[in-house]
Amino acid sequence: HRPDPSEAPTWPEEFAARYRAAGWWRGETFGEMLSERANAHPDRIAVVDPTGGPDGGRRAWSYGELDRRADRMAAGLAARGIGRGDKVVVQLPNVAEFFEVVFALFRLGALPVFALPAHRKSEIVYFCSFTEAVAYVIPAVHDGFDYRELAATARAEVPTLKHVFVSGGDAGEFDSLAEVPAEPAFLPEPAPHDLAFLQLSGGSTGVPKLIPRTHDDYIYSLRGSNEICAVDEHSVYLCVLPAAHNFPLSSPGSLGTLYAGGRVVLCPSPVPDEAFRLIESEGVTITGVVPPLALVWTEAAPRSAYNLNSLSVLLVGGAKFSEETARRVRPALGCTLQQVFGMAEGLVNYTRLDDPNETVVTTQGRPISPDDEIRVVDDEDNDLPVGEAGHLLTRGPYTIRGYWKAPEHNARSFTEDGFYRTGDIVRLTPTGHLIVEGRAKDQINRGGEKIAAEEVENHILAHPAVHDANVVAEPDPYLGERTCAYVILRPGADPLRAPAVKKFVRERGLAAYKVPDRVVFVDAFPKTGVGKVSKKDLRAAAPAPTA
Ligand code: J2J
Repeated sequence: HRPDPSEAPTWPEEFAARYRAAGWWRGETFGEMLSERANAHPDRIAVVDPTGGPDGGRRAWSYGELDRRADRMAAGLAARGIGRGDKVVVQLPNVAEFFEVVFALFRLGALPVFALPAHRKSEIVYFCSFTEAVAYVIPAVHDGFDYRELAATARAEVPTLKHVFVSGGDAGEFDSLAEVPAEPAFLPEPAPHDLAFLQLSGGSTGVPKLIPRTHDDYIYSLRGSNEICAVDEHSVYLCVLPAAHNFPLSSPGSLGTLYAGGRVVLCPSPVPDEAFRLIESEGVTITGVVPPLALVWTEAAPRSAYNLNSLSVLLVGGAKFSEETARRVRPALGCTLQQVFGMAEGLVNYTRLDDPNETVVTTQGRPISPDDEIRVVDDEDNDLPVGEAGHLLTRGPYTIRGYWKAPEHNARSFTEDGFYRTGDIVRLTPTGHLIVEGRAKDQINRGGEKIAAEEVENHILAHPAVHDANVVAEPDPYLGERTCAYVILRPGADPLRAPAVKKFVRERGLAAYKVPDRVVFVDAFPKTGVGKVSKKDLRAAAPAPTA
């Protein structure tokens, strides 16, 4: 399943050759990587899940066991007709089965489509239908939500969806994941340049874009991340954020840790008590969180009874981390802070472990690779002098050249010569570190969770009483940003109140984090000189943050 250029633009051959010659792309695949680790140290623990064992207790899978499980799961899925190039929407919480399923799919050359546990009907039906997914993997119930109901809707609406596999709990009308495994059969491995999975973009458009990543490019980003974050076979990574998100998956994340032969510990909940308990009991050495969590942890740690001595690195990224909180990380948690500014499209920047403290607390790091090309440009794509803030464009050995099946969008999101327009406004320091100054894309970054304004606007516009809607970010003392929807009602329509708008959007099946935090009714929107709605002025209309 070589990336089909009509589905996803890939690196031109001269770039691919350069990245191979430089040693970035080494011809590895995820399936082989796991087999190699399992052969080298079969008994070493790969994945710890504090739940799901007998009596709901702790499970620890060795590399040998994970490898065998992935093999048997791959054989079982193959027996049900799932194979190379098939898309499988995977929506699992932080449970060990996530790795069993994902490595089975990697081995088959079938592509996981990574959904988040928070996604609901609107997102899931779209992912399933857009990718023509043949299968969908869910928990039975998680966080009080019954995913089987969601699956029933998805199956009724998406004709290609033949299988639903349920992990843990009663599978109901669907297949139990635990019953899928079969005797391992010979399965041809995909090639290193093949697509490994489709990752979700934060997005700024009406529907989320899908990001095609190859084995070669993603594994390079893992290897590079491991070196920068000093992840090795002794590392114990705590997966706190949803496992499928690009940050905890790859920066260096669970896959980086497995690449290094280390141990991944799954954290069912990010609240300090739960996470700190696991840090102490599992000897966690490294983890990654978003800024609001870093804030909560920093406040809770000095009062906590748990011993956090094993923790040596805390990665913070996904949204801008305030300098003030950044300065408090080491005193409070006793570990090194690494800021990480990454994106599922590719480019990942880290502050280095030996960077001066001032650099660590005031910048968002520098790129993984010497072959990451960075441009900071003005609105007309002219390069700006170092130190001036502008649009970040990037190209490199693990940054995609285009979204999956989105040619029109790609023409806008990439330059002719293949630079990705990140939509971020950054400034470069003389040492080559990046400082994120803002954003040009029409997106809300709600504590690391990305919300495309247009997607939410479309849902609000579907309400019969709504004439027009604009969704913008407003400051929030905890989340950094929250969403505010400005709504103009239809003349003569029954008056609508804010809770009704939120309820309407939620009932249309949009993930809860995308439901507007605040709804404000207005008579008109501020306009720019050329008569377009000025989101800048709408943002400025927001009330000052209240603590
Ligand atoms: C400001 N904005 C940031 C930061 C991401 C590692 C870490 C994060 C992500 C991620 C990721 C930021 N300061 N430190 O994939 O591997 C905003 C930018 C960026 C967008 C990407 C990883 N770190 N951002 O957050 O695909 O706007 O990836 O373009 O979810 O998050 O979002 P996403």
